[in-house]
Amino acid sequence: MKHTLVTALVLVVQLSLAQKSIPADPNATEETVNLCKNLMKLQHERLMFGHQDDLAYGNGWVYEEGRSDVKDVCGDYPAVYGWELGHLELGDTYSLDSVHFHKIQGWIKQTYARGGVNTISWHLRNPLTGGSSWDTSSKKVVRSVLPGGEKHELFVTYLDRLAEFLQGLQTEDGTYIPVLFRPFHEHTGSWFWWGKNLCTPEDYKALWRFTVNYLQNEKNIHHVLYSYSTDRFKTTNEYLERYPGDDIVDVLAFDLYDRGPDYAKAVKTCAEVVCEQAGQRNKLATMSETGGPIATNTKWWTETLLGTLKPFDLSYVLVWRNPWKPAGHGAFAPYKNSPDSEDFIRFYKDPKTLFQKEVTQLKLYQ
Ligand code: BMA
Repeated sequence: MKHTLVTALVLVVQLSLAQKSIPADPNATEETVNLCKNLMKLQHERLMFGHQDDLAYGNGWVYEEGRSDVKDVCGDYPAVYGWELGHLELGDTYSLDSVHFHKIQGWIKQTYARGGVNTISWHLRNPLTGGSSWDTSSKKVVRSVLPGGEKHELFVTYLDRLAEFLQGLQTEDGTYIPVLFRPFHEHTGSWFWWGKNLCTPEDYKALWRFTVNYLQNEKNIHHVLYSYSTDRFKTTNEYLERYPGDDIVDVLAFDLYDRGPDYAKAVKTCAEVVCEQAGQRNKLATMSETGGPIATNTKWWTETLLGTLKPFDLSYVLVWRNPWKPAGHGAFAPYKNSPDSEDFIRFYKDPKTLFQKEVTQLKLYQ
């Protein structure tokens, strides 16, 4: 009896601790708390659709006000908009994908005004070698940016520029616009300088902790939900090996591209782990990047993607960008008259998926 009571007490304490952690930042702004709580509920009902750089450019066009490849096909914008900040850290005016940062700020504001969700990725340069994110020539990069490291001060200037960008995300009345930030992603692979074979789990976690603490405590930024986003993985241990902690993470995520027949199975494995962990830890769960062979598999949206994701309580799935100039990959979202358009419209009409018009009604920030 006594034992049962103690167990019950422990459970209550655990539950109340978990409740407190929505979002992880105890000083999160009201709109950020609301967004997090609303998304937590929504993820059990609907799957939001997201697209990288949706408003910036698309197949055969760039910077056309109000245009979106997704809207060209289904008449509605995505619910989630991904933005990329690579090269912001250098003080450049436009990103590694040639998108101007002041324009990105404008689209984030527009998206917020109509109740959509913004998420930010960051392919930041290699601070030790001066190379790109993909420069994996040194295993000392993460170590070098941590406190005491030879590139620590340089890394802090990167964070200062990031902070300035984030602080600029305000409405006219000074309300900070909440964003989901997804730093140091796909670290279960080894193609970025922060990847698995390039640093120890401890150093990776320290990189996260320093970044989040710096933005929150030194820069007073409290309108960010942090997203931990691996690449594909096979087990819970692998997923969590470099997890920096419930106290600084709000979203459990994974990236996984369709590169062959094992896709559905791999997605299922990852979604199971991510949803289970999100449930236990009171976090959001997302598929933060994907893309498939939509030019050839014209049922990819309904049969492959939705067919696989439907049973899971994921908040959103985001497909990567439709490059407007050669990028080594094609479009990941449909565009006017693309061969997958009809199937995408079926995907759009499916009761599980959620796009901008419906999301506006949900008032996620209130
Ligand atoms: C990659 C590709 C690159 C791009 C990078 C950052 O997956 O799309 O062309 O520079 O993302 O957006």
